[in-house]
Amino acid sequence: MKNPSQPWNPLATVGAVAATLFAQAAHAVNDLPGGPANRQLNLHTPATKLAQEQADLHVFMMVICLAIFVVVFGVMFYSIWKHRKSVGHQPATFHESVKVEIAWTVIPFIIVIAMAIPATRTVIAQKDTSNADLTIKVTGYQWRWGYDYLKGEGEGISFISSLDNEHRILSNNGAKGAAPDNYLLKVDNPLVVPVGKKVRIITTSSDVIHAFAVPSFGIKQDAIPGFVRDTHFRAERTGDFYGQCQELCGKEHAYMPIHVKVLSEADYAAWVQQKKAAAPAAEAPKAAQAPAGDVVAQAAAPAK
Ligand SMILES: [Cu+2]
Repeated sequence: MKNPSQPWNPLATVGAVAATLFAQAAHAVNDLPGGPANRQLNLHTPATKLAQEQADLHVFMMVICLAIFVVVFGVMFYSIWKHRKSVGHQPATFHESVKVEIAWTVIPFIIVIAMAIPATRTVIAQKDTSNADLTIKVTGYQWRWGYDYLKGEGEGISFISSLDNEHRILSNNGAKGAAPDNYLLKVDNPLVVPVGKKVRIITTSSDVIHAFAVPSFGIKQDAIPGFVRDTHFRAERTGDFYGQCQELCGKEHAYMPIHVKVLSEADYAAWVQQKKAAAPAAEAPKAAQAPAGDVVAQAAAPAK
């Protein structure tokens, strides 16, 4: 027990802090490829050309901002220092300078145009959802995602994607112990798409406003009840990519992750075949009013 009359012991405090840090390090999660990374400061690693363009624009704008910052503050501090009163400088008495006023109007104008041209090009490209190879409707529900393949290879496939229940339970318990790398990003049925194909995502919602976002693809689109919005992506590599609902949609907002699985064309075709083969079997008991025994047999059959 700590004795309040004892003087503060800095060593003990350092020891306690180190022990806490060590305990956290022992539970540390690793970077999740296609998802968040530890101590991530920058944007996600781009997996589409548009996400790459957004990242480049981000760097471009930041460099311009930094250059303006250095030049403006450099001139300001130099002037204050160089013309200080203690070395005998007298204040200038001129008023209005046409040259200066033209310069500080024209230079910012040129900078804004130089930033607007590439930015506009990317924004327009983000909105161009024409000529898609695959169209998928994404419906936001409190609190899961519904995916309906409307057009292209896999047309007719439709399923719901929810957070893995074990992760939800782990969260309820304060995520104590070793949290998996994909903590709160694991779903039962990920959205599966082929690599290198233009995928048009149509968003809508059945209750409140949600937002479908996958940072590695550079997409974020609100899903609004009663409205249809769209976005698109063309994944350049296979792998798993993660996102989350990005519009506050109620108490389980943090628990409706997005997992996109990008497969090679052959793997995608195989997935479509397997989904199509499984779909009639799952719907048969309802449609054909199969006797209870058949339903049990089908339920017991291993899901492929
Ligand atoms: Cu939501």
